[in-house]
Amino acid sequence: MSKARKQATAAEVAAAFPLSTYLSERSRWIDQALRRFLPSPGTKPATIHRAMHYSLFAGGKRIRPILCLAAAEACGGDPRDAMPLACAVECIHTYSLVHDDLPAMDNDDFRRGRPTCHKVFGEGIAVLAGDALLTVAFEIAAQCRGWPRYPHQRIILELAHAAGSRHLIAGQVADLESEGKSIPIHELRFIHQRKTSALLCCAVRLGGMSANCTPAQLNALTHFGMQVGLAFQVIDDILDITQPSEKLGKTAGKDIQAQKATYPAIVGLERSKQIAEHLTRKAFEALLPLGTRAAALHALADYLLRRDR
Ligand code: GRG
Repeated sequence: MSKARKQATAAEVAAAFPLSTYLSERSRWIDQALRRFLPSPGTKPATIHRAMHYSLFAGGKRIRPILCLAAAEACGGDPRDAMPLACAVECIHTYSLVHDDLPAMDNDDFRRGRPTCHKVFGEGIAVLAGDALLTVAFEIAAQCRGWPRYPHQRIILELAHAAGSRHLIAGQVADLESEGKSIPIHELRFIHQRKTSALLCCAVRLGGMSANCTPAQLNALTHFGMQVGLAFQVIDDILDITQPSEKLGKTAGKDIQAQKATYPAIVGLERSKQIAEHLTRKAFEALLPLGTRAAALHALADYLLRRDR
């Protein structure tokens, strides 16, 4: 089948995809699993467990864990096998938001539509809640089944790599250091690749690994995850200036206020939209080797491009 025909078939399947049911059902499964994996809010010392639950169950979109489950299905796997890995990624993501909101970092008062963790529990507990979410992520991931091509060691390395000082934290460092400076577009891409793409791509790759995917499937998922991750951050930059705080659930306009380098600030709003569309088209192309089983991933990438929060 030609590349154009294959792409049309995948797009047709994705267009008929019941995305809103898929999103609400997967979010519910993820919430149930997170509650099973985490110590209950009453576990002593209750303050730290209440703070972890407060941030984790504050109404996040659950994009990363849903992508993880969809990647498992795209490789013929069972989403239940991917669940510990999906939950681990969501815990790491939430930790990064809790720490990012601290006065020493972005100093934000609102996140996920409610006061930030440090506003409710104080800075000390917020630092510890972030630390505990990062730690519990590895505890949860270690409970996965392990697969012939991807034993536990490989899974833990994958997570540690994405969350570490060469990826997620590297992006945050470069982001902090670029504040108030004019930086070239390739430097901004470096920040986005690390701050956003790395963990999102890791979620997708871990989903594939939970299906014991082939190296070719992992390669396709990696390309998909990187393009979608970059598109996600470009859209995030756009939404920061086009949507009100109530819609975003966090303070809008913070990027301009903090003099952050963003795609709209460097190339303008229209060009930024074109870049996000181009990255999403590349993400669709990356899915071609996975065939129609990747319909959910295709529909998710399309949704992420069009999202308004
Ligand atoms: C180690 C002290 C220390 C801090 C780490 C790494 C880090 C702090 C922060 C990076 C976090 C960050 C703001 C990344 C940008 C990615 C992004 C757009 C996050 C928002 O993701 P959504 O929209 O959020 O999926 P929800 O709330 O829906 O889950």
